[in-house]
Amino acid sequence: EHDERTFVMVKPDGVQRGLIGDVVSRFEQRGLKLVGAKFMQIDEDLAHEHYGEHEGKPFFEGLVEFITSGPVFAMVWEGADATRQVRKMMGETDPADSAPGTIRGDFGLDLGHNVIHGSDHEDEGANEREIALFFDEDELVDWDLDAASWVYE
Ligand code: YYY
Ligand code: MG
Repeated sequence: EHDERTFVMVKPDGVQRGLIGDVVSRFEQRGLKLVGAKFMQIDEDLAHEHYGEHEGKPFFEGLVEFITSGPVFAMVWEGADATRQVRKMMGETDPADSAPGTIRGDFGLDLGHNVIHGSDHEDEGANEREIALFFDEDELVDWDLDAASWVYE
């Protein structure tokens, strides 16, 4: 029951601002296990597919432009209740509404540049869909995190 996987990425603003390490560090410290990561450029097609649920909304074109504007750091993290726990660590969609201590609350001020993406835990299966969209099965590493025996009772 500790094997739920979720998709997370540091967006172009977070990459440019040198926040990859801080973001990775938070998930490591929480006790989650990294099972995949890549530094990559999102193209127009992938952007449209990834943010398909927002197609037609007023912010959609700007969102696609932003997410394709520079490299991102895409990751898969695994652990108990991983999707929901990552979302809690991210804060609200708008950094201005996000509590200090959350990633968006500590590192962002503006809705359009909110540093991080994480799969929506209220959208059933979004985590698995996004993982499959960004990673091939052989890019995910099967390994034992020794610290898991101390993270979990
Ligand atoms: O999942 P999350 O990133 O927290 O928010 P979504 O509602 O899925 O929106 C995706 C993305 O779009 C958000 O991170 C910022 C941007 N956005 C926006 O620019 N303006 C809005 N009114 C809503 C979302
Ligand atoms: Mg979302």
